[in-house]
Amino acid sequence: MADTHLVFVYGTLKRSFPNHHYMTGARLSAEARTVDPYPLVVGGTWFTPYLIPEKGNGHHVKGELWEVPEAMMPALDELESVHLPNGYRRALIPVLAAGADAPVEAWAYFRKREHIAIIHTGNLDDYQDRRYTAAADRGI
Ligand code: PCA
Repeated sequence: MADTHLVFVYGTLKRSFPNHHYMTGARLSAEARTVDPYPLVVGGTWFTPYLIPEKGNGHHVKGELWEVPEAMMPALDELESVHLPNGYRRALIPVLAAGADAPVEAWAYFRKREHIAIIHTGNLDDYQDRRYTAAADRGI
């Protein structure tokens, strides 16, 4: 549909993770993997998942492909601090849906390594870490 965006979510926006409620109103299309390897790590004070824009390093990251109405995109960008100098950046990358034979282009949120204060993990292929603290629970 013209007024939806494909978004590849790999972290706390996935089903059963703390920010998933931001996906209310979006439609799950498929489970998917990135066509190219990228580092996926957990980092920072709040154990946040970060996809790092270093193509070729890391794994073919697993996540979920969602059809997101255009009107929801500003709220996702706000959650991911796209407006901040050290926030995430949204980029279109090829992803392969499970069972599909051709990749599609989907938005994913990346964070530059230089903007990640501390990295707690190696390169992951599937975010399942449960240590993330949502903004509302940070007590600050
Ligand atoms: N939320 C976005 C980027 C990282 C995060 O926790 C996602 O789930 O894809």
